[in-house]
Amino acid sequence: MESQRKRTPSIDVIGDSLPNIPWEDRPPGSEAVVWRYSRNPIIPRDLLPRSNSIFNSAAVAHDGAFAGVFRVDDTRRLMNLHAGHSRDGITWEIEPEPIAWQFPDEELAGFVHRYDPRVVWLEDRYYVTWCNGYHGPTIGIGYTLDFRSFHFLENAYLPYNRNGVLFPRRIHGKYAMLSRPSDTGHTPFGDIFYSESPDMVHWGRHRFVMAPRAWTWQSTKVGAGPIPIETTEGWLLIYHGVLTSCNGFVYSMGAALLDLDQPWQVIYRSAPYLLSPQTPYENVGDVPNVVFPCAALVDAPTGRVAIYYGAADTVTGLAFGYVDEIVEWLKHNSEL
Ligand code: BMA
Repeated sequence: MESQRKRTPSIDVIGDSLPNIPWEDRPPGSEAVVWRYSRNPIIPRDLLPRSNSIFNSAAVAHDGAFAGVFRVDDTRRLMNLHAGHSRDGITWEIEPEPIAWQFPDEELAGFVHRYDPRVVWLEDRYYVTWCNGYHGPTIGIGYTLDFRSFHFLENAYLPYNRNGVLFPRRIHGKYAMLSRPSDTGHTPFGDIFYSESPDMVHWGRHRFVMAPRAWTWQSTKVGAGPIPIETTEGWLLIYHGVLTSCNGFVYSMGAALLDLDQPWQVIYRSAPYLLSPQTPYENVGDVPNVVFPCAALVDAPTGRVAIYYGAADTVTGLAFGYVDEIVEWLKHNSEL
């Protein structure tokens, strides 16, 4: 731990210090830019009495410890969101019952599905975004102060949309979000767009960010992952990219650096993936060959980052890296 505190990143991360970030050093002899936690998966599929799978979930620092919103598919295979708490960010207690949202308008209260949450501390509260079933998938937005009571605000867009990811601060006075227009099914396409809002309800001024790239790990679709991480050189975006193989979709994670003032401008984008499904718990499960990042904790002074990702649509894993190393790697492995 002592060596971590003394580490000076080559690129500054703009953010809070999180000395108790879950962490494990890079394995001896490894040159991986992002490496897996040796005790993955951290959340088994059957942590709850009626859970079929717990994956694609979001953790944040809260009250000196950690809290989160978890995607739980139950044994009826309904997809819903549950709150959870952890002292160390690794061992989680997840509420057995789904989040009971308080709705501003009963019209929004119908349940079809809720999944793939992201959570961000923004100004004075934790905002939650997720894929919300409302005549097809779209982006639901809500907030909580304490991870006990949750308030639904609105759907951000008309259906169909997935992977809504807020920036952690306003940009030019506006809330900002990345998302991916989709279809009602498994969507064999998908570009990332940027949108802004004065009030978290009305979203517009949409800008194109990036598209899939033919013949690569990100050839079918791309989607934003964790909340973008602010650095002095740009926003570090960890995202997922999908390739269509003979055996179906393969989900990997990569990274891009976005302009601080105009985040739809991509400065660097990784040609290789950062992490692809290669371990048994990523290769085998309800949907094989999926790593799907939804959250990242960051300790700004040391640049350490802990990435939470869903594995094979079944369990939750953790991976680690240094923000400045990922950005340096991007500079040397970028294709725009
Ligand atoms: C996407 C979403 C994710 C899932 C992925 C792989 O379309 O549904 O929740 O992890 O497919 O099945």
